[in-house]
Amino acid sequence: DKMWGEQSAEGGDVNSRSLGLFRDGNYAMFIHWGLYSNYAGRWNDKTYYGIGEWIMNRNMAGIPAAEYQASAKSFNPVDFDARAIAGLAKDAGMKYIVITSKHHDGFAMFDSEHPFNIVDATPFGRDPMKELAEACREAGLGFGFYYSHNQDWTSPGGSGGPGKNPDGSRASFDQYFKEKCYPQVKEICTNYGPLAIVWFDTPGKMPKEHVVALRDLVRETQPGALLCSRIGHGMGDYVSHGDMEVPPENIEGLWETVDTTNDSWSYAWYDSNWKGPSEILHRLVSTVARGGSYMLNVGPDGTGVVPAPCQTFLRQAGDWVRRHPEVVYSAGPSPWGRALPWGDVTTAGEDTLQLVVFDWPRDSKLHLPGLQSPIKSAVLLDGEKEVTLEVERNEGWTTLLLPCKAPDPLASVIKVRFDETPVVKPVRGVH
Ligand code: H57
Repeated sequence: DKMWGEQSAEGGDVNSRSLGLFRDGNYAMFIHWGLYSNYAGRWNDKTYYGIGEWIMNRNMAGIPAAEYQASAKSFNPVDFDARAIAGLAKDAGMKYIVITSKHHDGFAMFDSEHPFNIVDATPFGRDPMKELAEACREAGLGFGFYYSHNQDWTSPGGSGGPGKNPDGSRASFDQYFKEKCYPQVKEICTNYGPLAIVWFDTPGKMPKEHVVALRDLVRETQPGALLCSRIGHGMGDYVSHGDMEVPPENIEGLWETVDTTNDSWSYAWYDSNWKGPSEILHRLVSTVARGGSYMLNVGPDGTGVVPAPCQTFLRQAGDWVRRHPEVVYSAGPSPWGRALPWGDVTTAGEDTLQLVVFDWPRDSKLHLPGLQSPIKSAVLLDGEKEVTLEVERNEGWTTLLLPCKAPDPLASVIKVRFDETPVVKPVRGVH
């Protein structure tokens, strides 16, 4: 294993606890929650389909900034329960939480000097980020913030913003950066205890000097925090790939995939396209098998509650992860470098492959194309029972003979052990 300083784009004083959380945890909760959650995809009796947190944007409802700002008066998420959300993340098998402290709409979900925030502009009057930071500490979860540094649609000068000050004068990005962005990042980095991750998004044309200033501010105030690459200009400690993209081939280095439990990041009333536990596990296992870390989003509604079906499916997936922790946590990537037709593979140590079978072969033959190394043992886990499988070998192919029915309706696990690190020569055109 490489040392942290070698893997990091920038090296520096990065806390090993956060690195371990990221590298070995492999599974996290992302939360999109803000004033837009109270709109739930609807404005003036009209539904806008798309990503809920973009409702204000001119490509969706096009809500005027002044009206959007005034609507904070009707945001009162009285059912928000930080411990319940931390408990859900624990039940789901997740290791840390990253939540939107401010999204592109410019509304701060934390207590801020800037008046457009949840404590000062709503009847709610509480700081839910304080409560969640505390609940995560209690639950032993890592905690981090998302902050939209470039786009700010309600601030003069922010990208996508009004572009004019209230007095009609032209507003510059520098002004937004100096008056709002930089001070707020300082607030989230100093008022909520140690952060595991600081997650910036959509850098766009951010001037480099501002990106450097933000990076330095985070390094100074949160030496233990990992910076996501979406800060821009090639900076950051790990790479965040495209939204909802599980890459098709293995990728080296430290990286994550961020994904949704339905279609929208933030709560939208119509969005019931939930991923079931099997799809959640498949995307989680495949991301880990590609060498990455999986951060899966939930969108609490305008009352502060995560929709019930989403909770149910996360917990069902979590029960599976608890039965097979080593398949996910600290697991290594698949020697095949890509998914196989029946599922995916992670490694435990040097000599064990963990086959995760999502699509049980109807002819009871599980093919391991291109596997060169002789198998010591292949064991199918069936609850408490371990079933040793017969192995067939013919030129370039290894085939495991399975019982006709999958023991686990979600995904069955087969542990394959070797005397040495198994070698796979991918068979072109077969998988
Ligand atoms: O926070 C989530 C995710 C993690 N990144 C953000 C998203 O809000 C940015 C997603 N950007 C996608 C995108 C590209 C073009 C516009 C949105 C509806 C109508 C117009 C827009 C959306 Fe499109």
